[in-house]
Amino acid sequence: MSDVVTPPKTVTRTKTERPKLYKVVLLNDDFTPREFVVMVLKAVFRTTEDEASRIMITAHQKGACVVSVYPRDVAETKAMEATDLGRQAGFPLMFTAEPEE
Ligand code: NFA
Repeated sequence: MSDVVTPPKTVTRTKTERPKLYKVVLLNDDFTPREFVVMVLKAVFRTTEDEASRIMITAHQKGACVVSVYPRDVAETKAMEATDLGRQAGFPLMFTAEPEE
């Protein structure tokens, strides 16, 4: 009797949600020097010089540019660190972290 195989009454499969990604956005302003923006992008977001220049120019021309996407805590920390580097140097440089659609 103990070797009779009975099918499981219920099968529970919990779907694991993929953690939502947040984009870090660079906002343009009229005061922060271009080279400073490029330096911050390289230091905080580990971009190449070329990538940093492209992101900076896009924000300069369009008003804003997505830098990269990360899990929420990483995005918020990097946006704060980058914004803080500008503030410490007396510039109104601004990065935001917002959920991806
Ligand atoms: N608009 C700034 C300037 O002309 C450069 C800048 C680009 C600042 C992107 C912030 C973000 N000096």
